[in-house]
Amino acid sequence: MDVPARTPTPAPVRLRGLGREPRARYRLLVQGRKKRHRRARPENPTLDDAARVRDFYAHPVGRDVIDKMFHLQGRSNRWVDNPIVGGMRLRTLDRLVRLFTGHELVPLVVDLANSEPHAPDPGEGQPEPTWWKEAVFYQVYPRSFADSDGDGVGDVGGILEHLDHLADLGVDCVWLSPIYDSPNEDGGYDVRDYRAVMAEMGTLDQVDALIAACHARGMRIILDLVVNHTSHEHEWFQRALADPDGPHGAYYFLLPADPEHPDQPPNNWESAFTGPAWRWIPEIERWVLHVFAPGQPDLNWENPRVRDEVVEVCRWWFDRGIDGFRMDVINFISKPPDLPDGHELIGDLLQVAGVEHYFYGPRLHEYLRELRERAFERPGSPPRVMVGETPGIGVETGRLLTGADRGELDLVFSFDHLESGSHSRFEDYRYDLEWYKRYLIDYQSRLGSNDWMTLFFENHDNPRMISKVNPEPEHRVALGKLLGTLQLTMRGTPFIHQGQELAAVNQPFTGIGDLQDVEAHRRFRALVDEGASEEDAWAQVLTSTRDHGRVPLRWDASPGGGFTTGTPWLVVHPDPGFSVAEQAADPDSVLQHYRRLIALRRRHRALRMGDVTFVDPERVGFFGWFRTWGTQRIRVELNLTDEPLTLPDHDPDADAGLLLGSHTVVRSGTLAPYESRVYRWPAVQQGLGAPEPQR
Ligand code: TEU
Repeated sequence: MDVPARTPTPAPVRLRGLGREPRARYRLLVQGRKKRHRRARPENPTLDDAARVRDFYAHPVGRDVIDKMFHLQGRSNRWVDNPIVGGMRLRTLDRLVRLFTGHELVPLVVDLANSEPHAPDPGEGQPEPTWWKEAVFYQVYPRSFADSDGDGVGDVGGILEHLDHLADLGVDCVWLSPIYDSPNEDGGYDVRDYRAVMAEMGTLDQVDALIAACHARGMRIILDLVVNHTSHEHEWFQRALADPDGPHGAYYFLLPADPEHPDQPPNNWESAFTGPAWRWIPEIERWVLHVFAPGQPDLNWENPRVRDEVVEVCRWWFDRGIDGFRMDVINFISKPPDLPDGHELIGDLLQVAGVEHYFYGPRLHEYLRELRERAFERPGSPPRVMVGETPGIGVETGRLLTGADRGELDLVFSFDHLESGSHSRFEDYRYDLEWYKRYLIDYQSRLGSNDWMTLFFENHDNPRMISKVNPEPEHRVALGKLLGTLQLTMRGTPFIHQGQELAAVNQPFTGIGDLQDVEAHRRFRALVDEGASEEDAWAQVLTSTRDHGRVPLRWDASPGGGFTTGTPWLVVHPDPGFSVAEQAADPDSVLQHYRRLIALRRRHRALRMGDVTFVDPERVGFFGWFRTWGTQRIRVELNLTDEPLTLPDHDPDADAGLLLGSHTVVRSGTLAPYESRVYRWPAVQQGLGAPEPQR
């Protein structure tokens, strides 16, 4: 089956994603602000020590805290259903936790829960169609996409030259990781000037041309807003260093030493990249907070001037025509003014001391609402999409940040699903798709009409999902198609990370010298300093390094993949058969399968906005669901295992409705290892007891 030919000449500017929306409705969505529900927000009861565990679990923050604890321990959260556990009073639990851990933990998490007065509002009816719900997003990591000038670093010119790869794929919106001027201590996530383009990435004129080229193809484009911190080379920080007590000193967390403990930082917070989250600057005799690399000082959002600056940056880019932002660790921006110490036990569990105080801080909702009102939903201009990257945020806190009635974010990247069971990214283990199935069914079952979710398996911070599930080469193509089928037919907004469409896998890096990732280098050094052998340290770093998601894209079958005519900034290993050119020439490739999936998604509203009803969820190894929109019904079947799977109650007549399968040989009633199928299914005959769709 040939991929539907794309019109090579740019389509008239018709921003895609609203599907069959009549123009009039589109204008309403574009010109007017979304009418927010004005009904009273559901409120949470205040929890005291007489409350029971089940009361705590009924609280949105309480549920996320307990789910996270069970997830980290690899235990089922159904323990809460046990009447003894659920019926336990919090003061009893507190005594038990102190007895076994010596820690005062329960009051801290109860205070965190009580700091959230509202529960998500499930809303009524169907979710409101918006372009970002119906769109397929594609993450471009510009440094590794394509290099147009031979300096070995991907650039905006390279994206322009290969934009039709994304248009031919069927992408609706492109997300660019940072292209701003930066010293690149953290791959551009350390911004030196928000209104200038990194020299090696190109010019503002080229960015303007890229924006226009996306729109000319009916695609949208969003950039990456990194405003939890700046680079220490940013003008604001330089001014703060010059006058720490001046206006720019208050842009950051610059604290004097405690005279009684001059060598101790203000608290015990740690950096996500290992080591303390504080750096002593002798020139100004201040500690500076950096929850990431030392060159990434955190901005103090308590300061209204900081918030004004961010509004101006957003507006400046909106005036250049971008359609929104992915907002880097945006849930970290509200720090409690007293900067309390992190809890030792939580720090051990999360491997970062102090994060419990700022992953969902006291003024987060307020800051997000203000930013949306002042920049993203500015009167007189079309609303822009707000995609929050929110490490540590769970299902319920994610709903509280994105509910259509909340006026905050539109979507969040919650990362709980990227490691199955109790595993961490730093372990070499096999990701369990059955665990992900249960996670996804639970997540979908909790979404109301005010809610929506993102669907992603990879980004530039994580290893490749195929390698995590099953690195055996024989399964690579089938697994690549299965993950694409899951992501592009499930209810939610899919974000494809560059290379996924080519079944990208982890790279056989040979040593720390191969890597560019600051996190990997700092972790390797910390492990060796703590006494680990270089071999053991390398094993941990190799399995986890973010560089697996940052390897330059391969455009052709040449040894370097045609990414650059120079020396690539990150080593590119040969990967025969998995370049764009080779996959485009192979009708059964993963790339062609992604193209067909996206075309199918565009043709069937059921796959964009339809209800989801899961089929045989208890059948281990099988993952199936219906997507329904009116009389349109699509059925998806996946074999999550590396063994054939028999479907005893399969109706052979159904095979006539097969719309797209991962395998050329289709055996009725049996799915091959990691086989995926998409069927058109007969409409439900009303009254025949059709399963209730998951709301
Ligand atoms: O990532 C934040 C984040 O959650 C991950 O980077 C994670 O904290 C990190 O990998 C340590 O495990 C965002 C960006 O995506 C990342 O590339 C940046 O390094 C980071 O923020 C700082 O800007």
